[in-house]
Amino acid sequence: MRVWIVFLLCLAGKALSAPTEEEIVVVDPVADEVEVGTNPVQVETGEFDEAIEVVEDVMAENPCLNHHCKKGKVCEVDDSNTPMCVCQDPTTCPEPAGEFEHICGTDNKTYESSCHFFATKCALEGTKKGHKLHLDYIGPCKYIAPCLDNELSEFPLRMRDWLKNVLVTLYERDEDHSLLTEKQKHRVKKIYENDKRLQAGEHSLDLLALDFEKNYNMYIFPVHWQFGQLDQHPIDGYLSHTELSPLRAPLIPMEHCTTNFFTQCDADTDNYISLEEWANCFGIKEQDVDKDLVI
Ligand SMILES: *[C@@H]1O[C@H](CO)[C@@H](O)[C@H](O)[C@H]1NC(C)=O
Ligand SMILES: [Ca+2]
Ligand SMILES: [Ca+2]
Repeated sequence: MRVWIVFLLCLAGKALSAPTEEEIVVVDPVADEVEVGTNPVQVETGEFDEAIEVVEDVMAENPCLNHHCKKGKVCEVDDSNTPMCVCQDPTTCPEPAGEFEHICGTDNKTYESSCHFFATKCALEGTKKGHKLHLDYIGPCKYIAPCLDNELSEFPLRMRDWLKNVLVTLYERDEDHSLLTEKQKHRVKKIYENDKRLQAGEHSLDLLALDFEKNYNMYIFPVHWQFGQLDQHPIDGYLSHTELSPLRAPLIPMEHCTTNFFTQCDADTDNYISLEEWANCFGIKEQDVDKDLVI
């Protein structure tokens, strides 16, 4: 199972600044998509030996136990005891623990939780409305100030610097080699050990721009790496709206140019961001775009 890394920026904190201890959350997306969870039978049975037998019994009886459904769907058995995924009734979703669980949809409607959102989206499956509905950002819908052109051009400067710092932080913390592969570590090591590296912290836009010019090579891998982290469902060299979501959703409430940035990133407006489009958005030159860096 591939480990997914989502950088949830501290909600109270500043977006796209140096990551600190609390801001990096490692999330397993598969667990997020399907409830593999604890078997309730095992939890309720006191005796361990007995539990194993009971689990087997129930598995034989309930074909849903090993049947995974995507977000917004739950498993039900039909008359012939065949498991199938059906849309979840939003009223069966757990009550959200607070406003922070709320979700703003691209319809600018607030949903109580992501469960409520995906259940609603499922019910609209096959309709134009359902096709267009995506999770926009985390938190209740709010007024988002329009992004001005000059602000839009600042966005990649900060984002690039942030990506580089995230990678360096992962490198520093990766004691048990679970966050980065050997190949990735090798590349980040070069950035980490470079004396010319701009240290994490608050930097003026002028300095960020200058650093990008002078230390351009240090930014090539971080931009590719983030693309690879997002291009997962499926791994095809294109980012769909859903694939971009883990990056966009926590960012939008704090960085009001996020949506504009990703919209203009899709230069050919096919609703997917290709590696070439992505690299171009971050100022990586065409000749430096390299599919092999993504893996
Ligand atoms: C979205 O909803 C929020 C809160 O209801 C509102 O303040 C905001 O203006 C809406 N945005 C748009 C683009 O309609
Ligand atoms: Ca993809
Ligand atoms: Ca495109």
